Amino acid sequence: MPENSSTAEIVAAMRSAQRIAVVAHVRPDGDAVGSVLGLALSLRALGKDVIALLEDGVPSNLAFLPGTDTVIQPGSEPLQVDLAIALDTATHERIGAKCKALLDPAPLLVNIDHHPTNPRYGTLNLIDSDSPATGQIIYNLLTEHGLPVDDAVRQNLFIAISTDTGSFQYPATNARTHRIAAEMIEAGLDTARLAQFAYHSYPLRRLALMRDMLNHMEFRADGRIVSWQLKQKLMDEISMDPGDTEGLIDTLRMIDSVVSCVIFEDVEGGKVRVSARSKDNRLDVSVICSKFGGGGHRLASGARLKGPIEEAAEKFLQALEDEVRRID
Ligand SMILES: [Mn+2]
Repeated sequence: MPENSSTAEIVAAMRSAQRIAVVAHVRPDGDAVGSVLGLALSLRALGKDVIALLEDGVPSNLAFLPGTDTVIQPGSEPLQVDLAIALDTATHERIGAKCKALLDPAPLLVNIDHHPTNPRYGTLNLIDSDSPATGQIIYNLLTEHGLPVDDAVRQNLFIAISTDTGSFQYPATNARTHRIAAEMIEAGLDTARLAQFAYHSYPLRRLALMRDMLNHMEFRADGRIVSWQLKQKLMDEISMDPGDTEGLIDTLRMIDSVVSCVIFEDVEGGKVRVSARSKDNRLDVSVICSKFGGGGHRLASGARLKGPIEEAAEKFLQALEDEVRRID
């Protein structure tokens, strides 16, 4: 696997480019959107022409972030850029087929991420699996190299970090994470307002999802595994927005007997999206996900399986149960 590039090299590439595209993964979460906009707004303040590009656009739960109105979804028009930057995206393909087609001609690709499974597919790579969020890597990069950081940049990077750490709770959260939050607060960031938008402004649709989840969650391995199947029928009934599910899995995670929780979700093309979490460091869910072509972090990973959802769930849960029983 190629080595990491130095942050100086990466910043030099940003400074010498004029037209820059910043992209993240399909079905973007808070870290993806916050990192893209945090970096894009900083580079714009530096005088660059920056295209913030997301295959699936911004989910409605994150629309409050400054700069989301500038995010574009890939169209058929070619994009002429000097530099493409992929953030928080564990494999090149995960930026999305349309984004990939548009950005493949770019002469330089910078790949910044915190997924340990990232194979360093960029021309320049900065993979730091000790960072709990890509937003933390971006904040360090900007502040260490004197790139512009204003309130709008802070809002985006705070949400990137806050969402990917489960509000500073997950084990990957470290002292630096809290120092960054402290620096942001000292600089005047209103974190309570952001928390209000991010965690206390859910649409009723989300509660309908939670109701279904609580009614239909299934346990196995003596209560150590809990899972839920989010089916297309329910999504249609409530007109679900993809962002409605962000963090929903934490409700399953909080059950005392549980060491692993999984949400299965119908997605396009007859596929099933799997989100898996582990609460026990001995249980590496990225290993199980990689058996099904996915990957991610030790304690939080995903994969896509062929449907129907009931069959995909059974296959995945069998494999998971084998591993859970192994750590007894
Ligand atoms: Mn992330």
